[in-house]
Amino acid sequence: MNKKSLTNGLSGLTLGRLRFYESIGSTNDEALAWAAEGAPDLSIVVADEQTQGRGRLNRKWFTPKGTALAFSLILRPSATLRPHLARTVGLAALSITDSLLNPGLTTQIKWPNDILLNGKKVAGILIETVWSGEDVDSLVIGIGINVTKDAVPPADLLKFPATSIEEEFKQSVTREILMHGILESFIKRLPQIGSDEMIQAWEEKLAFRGQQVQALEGSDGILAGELMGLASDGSLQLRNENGNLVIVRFGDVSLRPAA
Ligand code: BT5
Repeated sequence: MNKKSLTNGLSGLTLGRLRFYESIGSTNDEALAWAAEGAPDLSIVVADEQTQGRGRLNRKWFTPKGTALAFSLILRPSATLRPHLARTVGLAALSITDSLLNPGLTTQIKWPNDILLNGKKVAGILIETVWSGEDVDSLVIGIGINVTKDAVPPADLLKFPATSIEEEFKQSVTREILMHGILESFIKRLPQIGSDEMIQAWEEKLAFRGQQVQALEGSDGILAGELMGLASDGSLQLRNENGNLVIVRFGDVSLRPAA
């Protein structure tokens, strides 16, 4: 992967500008700085390797050279998008599951920000915000996807099992084509972000739907219940043992099937 192959691979899409790095700390850091300097809408930072790739709460995200897709998309929200910004993570997740459709394989969204392929984590999303006073100036949507098996960290470093696209697809995957598919789907879905259909599509892809789960909220403890679906802002709805609906809000939540 290089700037030329990416430019060719992404041709035909209406994007902003593109920055490609053979190696970088974190594409999100670069995109946050670029957004603050006024990067055009839908500009993208891509790297072949990240040395300081981040998950939520500064957890480490592994991106060894030549094995993965790691990019950050800068979104400058329009007035129509602004009321629905909380749904952006769902839109990004759906764009990834759209592009991983393959007969016989299951793609699911482990709310809020993980993509599962055959029940194992294949991708993660990290959305960060550039503020202008109290307003959102732009969002940086960081996406990391394991393409080859060498992208997958050793099991002892993981809390949840992980896999790569090539291991599950049993065929090689061209990163530029994959990225084109994700961005095409994102751009196509963006105008429908406020619709009921978007929430339905998101709900249909949720892992553990109808099952008992635990939502671990940082140090705040555990919420447990049956995973029912999503509220209109994309929060998760559980039904607890008393039959009451409990809302799990975005934040540092890790979802697990109940033991
Ligand atoms: C995420 O965080 O899953 C969000 C990952 C976002 C990465 C992208 S890459 C482009 C952009 N630039 C960045 O610096 N970041 C974004 P979280 O839900 O907090 O999960 C982090 C956890 O996933 C870690 O603590 C590990 O347990 C696990 N993990 C790390 N690397 C992994 C990998 N390559 N595949 C599967 N799991 C991984």
